[in-house]
Amino acid sequence: MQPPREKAGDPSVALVALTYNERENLPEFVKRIFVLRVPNLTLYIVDDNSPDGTGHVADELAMHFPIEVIHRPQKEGVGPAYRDAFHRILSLASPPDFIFEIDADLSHNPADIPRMLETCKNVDIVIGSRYIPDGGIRNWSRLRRTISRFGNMYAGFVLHPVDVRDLTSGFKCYRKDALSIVAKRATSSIGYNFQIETVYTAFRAGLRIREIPIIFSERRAGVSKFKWRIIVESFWRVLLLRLRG
Ligand SMILES: Nc1nc2c(ncn2[C@@H]2O[C@H](COP(=O)(O)OP(=O)(O)OP(=O)(O)O)[C@@H](O)[C@H]2O)c(=O)[nH]1
Ligand SMILES: [Mg+2]
Repeated sequence: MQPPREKAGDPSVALVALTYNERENLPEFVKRIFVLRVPNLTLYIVDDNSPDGTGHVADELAMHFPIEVIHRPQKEGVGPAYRDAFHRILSLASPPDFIFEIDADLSHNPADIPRMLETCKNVDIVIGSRYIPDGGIRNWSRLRRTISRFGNMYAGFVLHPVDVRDLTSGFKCYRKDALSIVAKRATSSIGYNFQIETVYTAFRAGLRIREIPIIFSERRAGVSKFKWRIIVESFWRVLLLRLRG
């Protein structure tokens, strides 16, 4: 695996995007990232052997753009895939200065990356937030909105005094040292709960967290991996997080 490109003066940036059956979204996603011309940026695509061949699409794109593809043998959920990628990236001889989490289904707008990066130069973690003024959600069903809202309120209540409105956001930027702390301690979650666990871990470690508004849009292509089972898992895992302190 290659380290991020380096050009004197600019920080190095890694974007980590997990993929599972995203072949329809990936080319557009990649195009919208590299059109931004963020200096020293490498995209790490983490594919869990998608049956639709997303891994091959990623390999082809990697011939034309600064992309590293991490092929994993099987689908294990968001938590294990991110932990694996973070471990590999932080083990590089020269790890990137800033590391992003971003969904590859175009729900997160790559155009928000420069703003998040600038903000992260003054804090440890930036969260792209749907639930602060100017943030929002486009085209989600009322049911999905309600689940997300309720999940955030529940987690915020259980994990008080964590003062973050969007605890389940998967669009984040970490300073390298902050990710190193979070990656060592946030080790238990599989699904959506991974996002809550990382924020809570950062808060407990005293890291500086800032939310900035983003607009989240429902995917237009591909199939959602949303499962009720993951919601149920989140319920008790949030309680466990609190009890473990
Ligand atoms: N490598 C890997 N990627 C995954 C896995 N589960 C989801 N993803 C990817 O992670 C990103 C975020 O996934 P989610 O938003 O949780 O799932 P989703 O299918 O988009 O479902 P929604 O909640 O409806 O947005 C997407 O790019 C998915 O393709 C997994 O087990 N392994
Ligand atoms: Mg999604």
